[in-house]
Amino acid sequence: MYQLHYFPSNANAAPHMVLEEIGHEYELVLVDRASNTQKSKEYLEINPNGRIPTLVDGELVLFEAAAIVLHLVDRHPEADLAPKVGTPERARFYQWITFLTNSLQEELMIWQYPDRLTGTDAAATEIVRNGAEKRAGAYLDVIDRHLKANGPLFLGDKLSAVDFYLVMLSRWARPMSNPPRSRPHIARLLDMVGALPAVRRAYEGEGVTGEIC
Ligand SMILES: N[C@@H](CCC(=O)N[C@@H](CS)C(=O)NCC(=O)O)C(=O)O
Repeated sequence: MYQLHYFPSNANAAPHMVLEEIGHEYELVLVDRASNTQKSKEYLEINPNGRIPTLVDGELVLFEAAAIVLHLVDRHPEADLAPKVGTPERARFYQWITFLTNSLQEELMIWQYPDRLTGTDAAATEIVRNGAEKRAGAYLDVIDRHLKANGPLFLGDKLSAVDFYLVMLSRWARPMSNPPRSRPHIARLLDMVGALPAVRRAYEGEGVTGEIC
């Protein structure tokens, strides 16, 4: 049985949606950020970065949300959450999930926590926050243009794990002055994917209520 170490609506959300969609048995283990449990000696043993999530799959202990998603997708080909390995469609899938985790997710982290870079310098913090929001916005524009031309989902009509990943990031980005949902083609994807039972169950399982993204 899988074990997903989580905190509500953290980077575990996309792996959690994938687990729900797959339908395999799993256990949720709360990492209580309120008491900084992600930095505890025990947790650092399974995730040396002290970040959430971590997946335990038997002997395999895995960190990084995108890696967890890719691993789950590979372990459960029957769930059909990614195109066949070696195809151009699979390459596109890699492109988008890497773009989401490497570019958009990282920019959103800087936007949410600019002081991790700037310390107590309030003016610098503001500059970094605004810069990160602008860059994240430009990435969202790229996604919106892609969905307009090739949507409604990342891979056209075919649901894939990358759609779940955008739902997770879009939820985090809701407080942006120009949030993901303000772009029509992203909004359409969020409506479609946010309504899926697997997505609703994942957030409910984390105790997240109300509008998802
Ligand atoms: N790139 C990592 C980022 C994970 C991450 O930053 N998680 C946040 C929650 S969304 C976290 O654990 N923050 C706690 C901390 O930094 O102490 C991933 O995708 O798994």
